[in-house]
Amino acid sequence: MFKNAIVRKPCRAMTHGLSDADLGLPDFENACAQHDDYIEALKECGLEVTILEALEDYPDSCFVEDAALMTPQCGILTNPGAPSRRGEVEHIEASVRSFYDNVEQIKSPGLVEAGDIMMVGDHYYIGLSARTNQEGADQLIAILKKNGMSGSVVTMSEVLHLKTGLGYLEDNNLVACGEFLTKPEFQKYDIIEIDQSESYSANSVWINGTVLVPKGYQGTVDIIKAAGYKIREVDVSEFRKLDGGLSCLSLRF
Ligand code: CIR
Repeated sequence: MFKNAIVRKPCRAMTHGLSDADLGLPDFENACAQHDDYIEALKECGLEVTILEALEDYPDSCFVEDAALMTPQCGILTNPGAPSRRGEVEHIEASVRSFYDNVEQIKSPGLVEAGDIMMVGDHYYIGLSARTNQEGADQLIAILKKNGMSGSVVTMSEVLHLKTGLGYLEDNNLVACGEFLTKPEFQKYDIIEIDQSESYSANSVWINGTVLVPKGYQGTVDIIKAAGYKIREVDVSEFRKLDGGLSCLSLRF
């Protein structure tokens, strides 16, 4: 069960955020309204939400998931592969430290964005993406081992982050799409296949028994509901324009 979440309000500069989505620029006011509802959804799942102020110098800073990994044993500050995002880490550090005595850090030339990390119990799958490199994964695995956990790398080539196409819903259930459907390391899980036409919703998030699903993906709602979960839809269409999904908008721990 998760108790806490950290989010950061979107900034006006979000229109300059990194994106390959080709969906147009996000509307700031609508993004703020969607972000408010996202916070509401986290609270409905029983989380205590820490809300950090917007950072205008970092257009992508509302995607807090990438700057830190909050494990049950320690906090880990990452080192984002996107140069424009690297400075976000120092701005989240105080908040991470407020929850842990033990805070570790990924250092250059190691690069990690935590959107590439999927937790399954005390094991962490680490996607080798354009943002997370082998050196970063090696450092992370060493930190995890030192703290009684484990990690392994996953090769990938189709999407931005590991969790763009994959999500663990607990109870051995995995939502997956595209290249992740056939990876040998995931065959031991019960895979809930997300149709390619709804691939954005593979980034659905389990929180304390409820699954947050992005609004507008009825096929995904139906299939996750059929697996026995309660669903809370959240409209994050403005964040999708920046390649961001539901998981990216919070740290949950
Ligand atoms: C970026 O490209 O870094 C942002 N525009 C989106 C980050 C999404 N984060 C995530 O998938 N964990």
